[in-house]
Amino acid sequence: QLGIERPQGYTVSFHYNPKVEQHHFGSKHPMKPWRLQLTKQLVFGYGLHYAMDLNESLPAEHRDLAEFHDNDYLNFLQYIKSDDQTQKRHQEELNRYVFTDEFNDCPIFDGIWDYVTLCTGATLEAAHALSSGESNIAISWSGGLHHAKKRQASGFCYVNDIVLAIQHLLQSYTRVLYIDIDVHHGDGVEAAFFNTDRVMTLSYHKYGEFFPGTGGPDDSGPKGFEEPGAYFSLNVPLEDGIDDSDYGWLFRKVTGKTIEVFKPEAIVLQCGADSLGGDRLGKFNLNIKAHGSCVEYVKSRNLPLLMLGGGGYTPRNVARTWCHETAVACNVQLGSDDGRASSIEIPNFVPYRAAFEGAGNGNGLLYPELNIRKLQHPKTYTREDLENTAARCLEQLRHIEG
Ligand code: V1S
Ligand code: CA
Ligand code: ZN
Repeated sequence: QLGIERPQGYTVSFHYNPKVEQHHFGSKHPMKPWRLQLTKQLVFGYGLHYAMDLNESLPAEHRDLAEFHDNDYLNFLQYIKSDDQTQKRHQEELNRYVFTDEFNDCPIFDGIWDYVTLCTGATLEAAHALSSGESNIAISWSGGLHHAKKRQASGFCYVNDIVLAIQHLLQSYTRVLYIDIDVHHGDGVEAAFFNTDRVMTLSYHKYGEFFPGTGGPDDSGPKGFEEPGAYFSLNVPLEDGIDDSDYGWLFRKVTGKTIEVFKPEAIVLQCGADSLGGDRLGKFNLNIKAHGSCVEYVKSRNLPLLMLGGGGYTPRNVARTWCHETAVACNVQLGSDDGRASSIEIPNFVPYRAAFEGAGNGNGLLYPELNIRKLQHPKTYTREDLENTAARCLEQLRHIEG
C-alpha cells in the first residue's frame, strides 16, 4: 500500500513466533512480551513484510540451549511449575538459579520453557540465515536477552540467545563484533566471551547505582595482559539523560574505531529500546530517530548483521522503535528526514492502532520529541566529558590495533 519494495541487492529476514507474545511475567513486572505483538502489527501495518523474508521460527531444542547453558539449570527451567506447591518443594534450586525476592526479576511463570525456547529459536534461526548466506540482515526482536548466565537467570533473562547465536556465527566467521545499545550493561555476553579474542563486546550503558552494576571504564577483559581476551571487552559507561547528539557522537566515534581495528566478519547488534527517553526503567534521553541512526550506522558497514531486541519497558515506544529499525534495515524511509516527527500516521488498518491513540499517534511513527523527554535532572555532557570518554575507549583499542 505504501509502495514498499524489497531492498536492491540484499536480503533482510524477519524471524518471529507469535506464541511468544502470549506469555506473562506478572502484572507488576515491567517485561511485557505483548510489546512484540505491537511491534509486529506496526511492521505489518506499514507493509514492511513485503520487503523481507518472513520466517515463523520453531522453538529451540534443549540440546541447542545446552551449547552454552548448564544441563541441570536447563532441566530446572524445563520442569519447574509456577504453582506455590512445586516452588516450595524446589526452594533450594529457585534460590540457586533465579534469586527469589519480593518483586522477582526472573519469576517462574506459566509456559516459561516455551517462552525461552521460542525466543531462542527465532534468534538461532536468524543467525543461521546469516551464516548460510541466505540473508544479509536478520532480525529477531524477541531475542537480545543479554543478562542470562551459564547456570543462572538474571535481569528478566533466562536463556542467553545472544551467546548461542554468536557461538553459531563463530563456526562460519573468524571474528564477531557484539554491540549493545540497551541502557543496561551486556554482562552475560561479555562474561561468556571474556577470554577470547574472536569476539569483541562493546556495550553502551548507564553506570552507577544501576542494574547490573558491572561494565565500568576499567572492565576491559582479563587483566593478565597476555591473555587472548585482554582488551576485547569494551565498555562505555554513561550518565543519566545523555541525549541524541552526545550519544550519537560517541557511538560513531567509538563504534567506528572498533570496527576499523577489530575487523569483524559479522556484527550482532542488541537494540534494547530502554535507552529511549521516557522508558519506564531507563534513564537516557534518546529519541527514536537517534536510536535508529545507530542501527543505520552499523548497517552502513555492509557486514552480515544480526539485529536483536532486548529491554524496552514503555511498549508503544518499543514498537515504534523496532518498527522504525526494521524499516532502516530494509532501506525504507517511513519518517520524514527533516529532524522532526514523521508525518506518516500509524495506518488505519493496524489492528492495534487504538493502542497508539492518545500516545502521540497524530505525530506519526517517530513520536514527538517533547513527549519522551521526561527526565528531571538530565546530565549535560560537556565537550570535555565526551572527548575524555572517547579518548579512553580509543586508548583501549590501540592495544588491539595491528
Ligand atoms: N531498574 C530496575 C528494575 N525493576 C525491576 C522490577 C520491577 C518490578 C517487578 F515486579 C520486577 C522487577 N527489576 C529491575 C532490575 C532489573 C533490570 C533488568 C533489565 C533487563 C534488560 O533490559 O537489560 C534486558 C532485557 N533489577 C534490579 O535493579 C535488582 C534488584 C536489584 C532490585 C529489584 N528486585 C526485584 C531485584 C533486585
Ligand atoms: Ca548496553
Ligand atoms: Zn535493559
